[in-house]
Amino acid sequence: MTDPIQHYDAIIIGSGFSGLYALHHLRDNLNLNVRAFDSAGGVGGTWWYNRYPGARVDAPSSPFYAYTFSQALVDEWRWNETQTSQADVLNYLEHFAERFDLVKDIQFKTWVTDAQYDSITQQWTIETDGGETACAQFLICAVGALFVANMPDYPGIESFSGECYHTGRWPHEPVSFEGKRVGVIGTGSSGIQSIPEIAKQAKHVTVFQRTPQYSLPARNRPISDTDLVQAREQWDELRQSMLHRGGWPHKTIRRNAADYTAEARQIIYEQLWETGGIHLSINSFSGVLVDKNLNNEVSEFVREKIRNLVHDATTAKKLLPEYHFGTKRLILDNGYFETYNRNNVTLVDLREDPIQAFTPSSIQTQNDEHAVDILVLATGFDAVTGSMLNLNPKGRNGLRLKQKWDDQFENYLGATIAGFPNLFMIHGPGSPGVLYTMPLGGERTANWIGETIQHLRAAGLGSIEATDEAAQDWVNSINEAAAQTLYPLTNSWYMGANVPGKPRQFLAHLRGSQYFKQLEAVAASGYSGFTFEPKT
Ligand code: N01
Repeated sequence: MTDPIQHYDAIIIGSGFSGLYALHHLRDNLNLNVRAFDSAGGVGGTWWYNRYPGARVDAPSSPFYAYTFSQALVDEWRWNETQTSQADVLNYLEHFAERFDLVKDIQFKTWVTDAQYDSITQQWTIETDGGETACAQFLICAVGALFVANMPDYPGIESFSGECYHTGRWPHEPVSFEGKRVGVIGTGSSGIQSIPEIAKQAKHVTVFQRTPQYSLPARNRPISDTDLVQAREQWDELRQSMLHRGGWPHKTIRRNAADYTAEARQIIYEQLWETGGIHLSINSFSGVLVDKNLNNEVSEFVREKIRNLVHDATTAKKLLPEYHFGTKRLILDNGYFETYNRNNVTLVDLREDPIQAFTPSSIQTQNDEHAVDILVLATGFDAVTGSMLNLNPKGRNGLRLKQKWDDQFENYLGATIAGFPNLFMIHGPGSPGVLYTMPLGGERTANWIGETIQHLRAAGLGSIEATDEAAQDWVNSINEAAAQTLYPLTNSWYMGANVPGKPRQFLAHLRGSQYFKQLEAVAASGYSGFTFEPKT
């Protein structure tokens, strides 16, 4: 009789950037027997789900928002624009999966409904919504930092009878806004990227804004052949640069603001605004995210830009952000503020006119009723920790992750959790995650996981587990680093503040290049902060 349970060396949950690379690395470089599972119908993770109009990488992208390890892959892929569109990223990931023959080892349209560790066998067992059971010594959670949708719970929202889409769960069929009255709730990256595109089609767009945001011009443009050829020719050098500098090849300019007059600083801000992308944040002056006065100056510079871009002074005023520049995820836009100059776009400031209730065909705010045919929820995600909590694995002694993370997101190295042996996270809380180039971060973390697995195998060990002390120290170090900055002063998803009841804790390591050195140092030290058990 055949065993109904499938046995593997490693199970990977997720087939986005990091899950795909982990599958390739563990299977092809380390010769492990690996199976990946994904709820989506194809590869891509975030890029499979987030198909809303205008979706693009919100960081300096092509050709650096990509895998870096293979010169051949770099040589054969042609990026189209400097700020890569969702469709282009997804094409690239599909190409990667095909080129490295990954799809045959991924089970799509499959939810992993449970994961449990057995201390006796030192194995993880997973169950799927298809009724399958599989087990493996190692469980690798590449479950996505921005996956679990944050859904607003306004009274009556379930009675809304028009079309309703969350940006992170956008349908695969085209959505037509032609002749429609569209309500968009939320003005983070997803809202700010989609609103200009929706406004081009819709009869009317009403934007419901809770917090005005800093958004910088992306200055997206086609990539020239010359630029691509140059990047390919210099790839080794560029890659080394990425590895040693925060994930991007370009050196950050470290100017001291006090060495410049106020007028000279304005000229620099102006130049960086014209350059576009995140340059105003990373290349203006050292300490923008630390020094309140400097931050206030940059914040005011952007506010002045908004006043100039938006013709109607009342609307412009509502769009002026008040928090510290850069302490929420910076947004890169393509004509967002200018969209409010169209006569088919209205802004509702929820701070002065909050939503009271929904009817089947409208949104009622305190002062008005807004008729809506299509509702777009650009309300974000239970970021960084939501997907792990969704999985809610059961670790040693039957402890569920929801219990473990009840009051803080304890982790060691952003990749492991005490009480959950042989489980690894990619882009978990306490890792650089979204503050680093995510494809490269995934690559490097998966390499470290692979090295750790090889270490166990070579030494005949059955399990590796973070100690509670190491995990607490790690969380403390992340909190202490954040406390030196302005980040904790703002209610952002970096702080878990966008989800009611979520523990308030800074969720990212602030210095990516230092983080990967720390991973290397832990491995070189014989895995300090971990305990091992011999193989049973
Ligand atoms: O989500 P967000 P997002 N009533 O949390 C508002 C990445 N990303 O999907 O600020 C009314 O940033 C909320 O208001 P407030 C990127 O890292 C990447 O836009 O909490 N409003 C906010 O305005 C990004 O940061 C890419 O007061 C409500 C908005 O909804 C991250 O994903 C593209 C509300 C949510 O903004 C998340 O971006 C897009 C409520 N009940 C995004 N609840 C690419 O690289 C929430 N809001 C492709």
